[in-house]
Order: sequence, then structure tokens, then C-alpha cells
Amino acid sequence: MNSPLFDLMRVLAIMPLLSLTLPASESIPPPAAPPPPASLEWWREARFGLFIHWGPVSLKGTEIGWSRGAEVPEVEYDRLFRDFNPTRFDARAWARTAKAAGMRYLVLTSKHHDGFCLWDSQYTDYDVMNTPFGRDVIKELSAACRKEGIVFCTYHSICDWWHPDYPLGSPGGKSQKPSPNMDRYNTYLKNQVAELVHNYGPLGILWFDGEWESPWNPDRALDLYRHCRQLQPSLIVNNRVGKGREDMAGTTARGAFAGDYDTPEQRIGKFQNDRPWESCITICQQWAWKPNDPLKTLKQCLQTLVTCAGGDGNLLLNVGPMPDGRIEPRQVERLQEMGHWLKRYGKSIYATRGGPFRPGAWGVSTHHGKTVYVHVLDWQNQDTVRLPAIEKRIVSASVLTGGKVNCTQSAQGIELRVPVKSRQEIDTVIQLRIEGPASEIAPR
Ligand code: H79
Repeated sequence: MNSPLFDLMRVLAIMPLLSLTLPASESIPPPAAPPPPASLEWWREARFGLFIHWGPVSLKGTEIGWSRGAEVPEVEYDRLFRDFNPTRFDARAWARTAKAAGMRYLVLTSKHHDGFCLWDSQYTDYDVMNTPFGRDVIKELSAACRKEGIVFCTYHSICDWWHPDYPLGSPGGKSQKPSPNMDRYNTYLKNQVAELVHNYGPLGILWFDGEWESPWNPDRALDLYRHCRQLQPSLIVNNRVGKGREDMAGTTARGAFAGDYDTPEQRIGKFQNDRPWESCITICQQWAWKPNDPLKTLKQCLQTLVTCAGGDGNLLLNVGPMPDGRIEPRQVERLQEMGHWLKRYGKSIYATRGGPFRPGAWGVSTHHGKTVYVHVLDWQNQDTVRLPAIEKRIVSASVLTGGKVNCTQSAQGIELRVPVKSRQEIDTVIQLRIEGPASEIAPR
């Protein structure tokens, strides 16, 4: 049922409803783009993915894209590919690392703002085939992911500070190219997107970025979105395809068209259950690899994931592999630790929705069916967590992470007490079985 025709039929079916049910002042413009794919569901349920920022810049240990023409002179940056030879790259090991972490999808930089392409592209020579390594990284990784049951996706930068046709250049889009041709660049962009989908697809997500610069406009955005959907109707496209993103909060301005989901960057999204979102956050500090980059603790990593799920969003956790092709062992270890936790307590994360209790200083909640999971992340030196009242009766309460809970429910609210010895340093998960579907309880 995922044909463009079906999508069109859905739009046509919805349009009269919209115009009939909304007062004129509140009316949303008719959908200019196809509706989001029904297959958004797999991704929402997945909750956790691996982001990978990689390229020749790892040889310098500076930030991908941003360091071009800044810490690293442009000429030197653009020569790095000649020395890029990550002989210890093992696609299977990367896919297995994602799987061991409990991640369900993986997003690799096919091209960042620096213009370098990690696949064998017929549209440029500035790609991995012209490095001493000479192996198609996207081909190997997409195949390895498929084998491990990880959904393969790519990050693709709209802005390209390297490409002579793209009007702006380094550092950070602050310079002008001598003879730009944005129409021609746009064709290059669309051709490469088609190449990625055709040669390595089906892909899960096309994760665009670099849309904030002036050469990009709403018409091009909509055209690129339609292009993606035509190439693969089930493709999920993030909001950075369009011009509607509200800064690093990553939410979408009301009424603006911007893809299928919101993208908070380096921060956890606010509770939002009426439009899907995914926070992208680095496991260290830099997107691309740098030596001795401070690594987040297991507590930080897990609480970040749990807080995203409790806000009804996903977490895309980033690693930057080393110039030899390996993901740093200490980062792999951290990811495995997360996976161990998810193996035991994953039912409180995967396929859940955020709420019904809104995030608070104590932690967050998730729910699935008739179960509410209360994730206590901080007891705040108190022995009780107090939650707002719900209309539905709590049938039973237990502690998923072990031990006993004392639960009292009244018209005033819910009180949960767990003895000190059963409280967890990272997340005490209390499981409340209620008499009906938790999704019927409005967030409070
Ligand atoms: O791909 C990652 C970033 O490179 C990209 N988006 C994520 C997913 C990104 N694009 N823009 N920004 C991030 C925001 C820019 C932040 C900056 Fe900076 C602050 C640019 C210059 C100062 C970060 C810190 C980059 C260099 C130093």
C-alpha cells in the first residue's frame, strides 16, 4: 500500500475533512507534500539509533566540515582524502556494535558540509574510491546492517562548502564561491540522493542538514522532499529538508513545511507527542573523532535515552570513528553497556510512547498497552515520588529493576515509595498496571 498513488489518495481523502472541520482562521494550508509514510511506525518503536560522523577529517581530529578553512586551512583539508586509508574498517563490526547497543537503525554521513562522499559516486571524483582505501564504505555498511537487522540510513548535507557550484564556502558558509550555479548544484544533490537510494536502498531515513543557509529555499525543499518520496515512498525524511526548523531546539515552526520529524541537536527534546522527534547527541563532545574527547558516562547515556523516550522521542547517539576505521574501544564498551541495560529493561523503552506523566525533576514515564513505566532518575533525597492523579485504577505495581514498591492511589494523586536498597543509581523502573489502555490518559 506504499505507492505514491496510495499517498495521493490519502491526501485527497483528508483534504475535505481539513477544510470542513477547522475554523477559517485556524485552517492549515492544504498539504503541499505527501503525508508522512505509514512506516514511520517502525522508527518510532525503535527509539534508539547510531549516528556516525566520519571522513578524511578524522586524520586531523578536528570537527567535520566546520574545521575546513578554520583550524585546518582549506587546501590542507581538501587534500586529506589522499591519505585516508582506514585499513581496520570492518562494516560488520560497526553494525554489530549498533546491535549490541540495542540500537535498531544507523545513520552514516554520506556527505557532510565538506563535500566528501563516502560512497562510489558517478557524479564526483571527490569520493572514497579516490582515496588509497578505495572501498565503498556505504556499500559495505549498508550490506552489513541488512545482515544484522539494523536499518541503514544516511545523513546528507544540503550545503556543500567544497562544491564550486554551491554559492557559499568555508569557513562555516561565510565565504562566497567565485562562479556558483545553484540550479546545477541542486541537480547534483538530487542525483546523489537518487544514487544513494537506488544503489544502497531501501534506506530508513534521509537525514538532511545544512538547510539553514540562504541558497536553500522552501521551493527547493518541497521539491527535494517529493523527490525522496518518489524514489522510495516509505523513506522517512527529517525536518532539515525544509526551512521550518527552529534553531537547535529542532522543532518545526507552526504552519511551516518541514519533513516528517523534528531534530533537537545536542539537547533532549521537550515532551511532544503530536509530532515525532529525535534528539541527536554525541557520545563525546565532537561529532567527528578527536583524541581524548571526554566520553559521557553510562549514567548520562542511559538517562539521555530514557528521557528522550519519556518525552516521546528517539535518541540518535553519535560516534566518530578513528582514522584507522575502528570505533574507539571505550565507546564500543559504553554502547555495549547500554545494550546490556536494554536487554533487561528494554520493554520500558521500545515501542512505548512518552507519558502520561510529563517529565519532572524525578524522571519520566513511558507507556505501552495497559502498563505505565515510571522511570525514577533522581530521588532528590526523598523517599517518595508524587505523581498527578489519573482516572484509571492501578491494578498492580512492581519494580522492573528489582525490589518492592509501595503504591498508593487517591483522588489527590499517586505516591510511590521504594526502599533505598532497591533504588537504582541510573533508573528505578516502576511498572504500573492499570485497568485500561494508558494511551487514553491525557498527558499531565
Ligand atoms: O552534523 C552535525 C553538525 O556538524 C551539524 N549538525 C550535526 C548533526 C551542525 N550544523 N550546524 N551546527 C551543527 C551548528 C553549528 C554550531 C557551531 Fe560550531 C558553533 C558552529 C561553529 C560554532 C560546533 C562547534 C561546530 C564548530 C564548533
